Amino acid sequence: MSRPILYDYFRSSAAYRVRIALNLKGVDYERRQIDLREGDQQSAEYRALNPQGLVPMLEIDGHRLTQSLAIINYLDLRYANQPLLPASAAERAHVVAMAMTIACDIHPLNNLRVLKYLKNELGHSQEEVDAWYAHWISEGLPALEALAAPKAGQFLFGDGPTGADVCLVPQLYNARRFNVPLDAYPTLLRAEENANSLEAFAAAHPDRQEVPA
Ligand SMILES: N[C@@H](CCC(=O)N[C@@H](CS)C(=O)NCC(=O)O)C(=O)O
Repeated sequence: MSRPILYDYFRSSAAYRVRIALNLKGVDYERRQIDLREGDQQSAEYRALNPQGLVPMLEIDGHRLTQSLAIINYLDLRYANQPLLPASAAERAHVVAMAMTIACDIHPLNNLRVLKYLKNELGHSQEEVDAWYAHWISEGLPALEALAAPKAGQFLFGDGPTGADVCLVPQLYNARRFNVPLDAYPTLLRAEENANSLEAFAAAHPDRQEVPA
């Protein structure tokens, strides 16, 4: 069986999620860089593989998978070690809800193509675009903190990493890049610190990826 291939960009938080999940599962994979700054995601060649023109995409077991949450779910079903979701229906729904709070309700509003559209098509200044970015993070994270706190331990749910932490760490990385204050989120910060102490998370960090020249 050939090694899985991750179509990746070092600063893509959706791709960062998949790097973490691959590492947690111990899957050896190959990276193909899609340079978002250069617009590689829009190339006819890449769009022929992924019509959405987004990263990540994972080629694995003869499949071409897109959408980070779908990819993570595939990996969780495919590799039984290090489960990323709890077994009980209610706990699973809770963890998926935390992951989706980030992946569906914060991240898409701050995606590169959205920011570019605000600036280039709608004529907003960089200052306004930055304010937009910070606004959606500052709106989403308090809800996530409140959702997580009652059932959190060392991680967002209990004392082991789940799919919610896999989404959290890249989102907080993004928030810091845009200088969004995070002090009001002790549960999130604790989970992030514990996650980053694990090599699977640390090795997926953008600073540890080979960067396009
Ligand atoms: N819902 C998708 C989002 C993927 C996504 O938005 N990827 C971003 C990078 S984080 C991207 O490729 N952006 C390219 C662009 O905006 O042109 C997922 O979770 O995989």
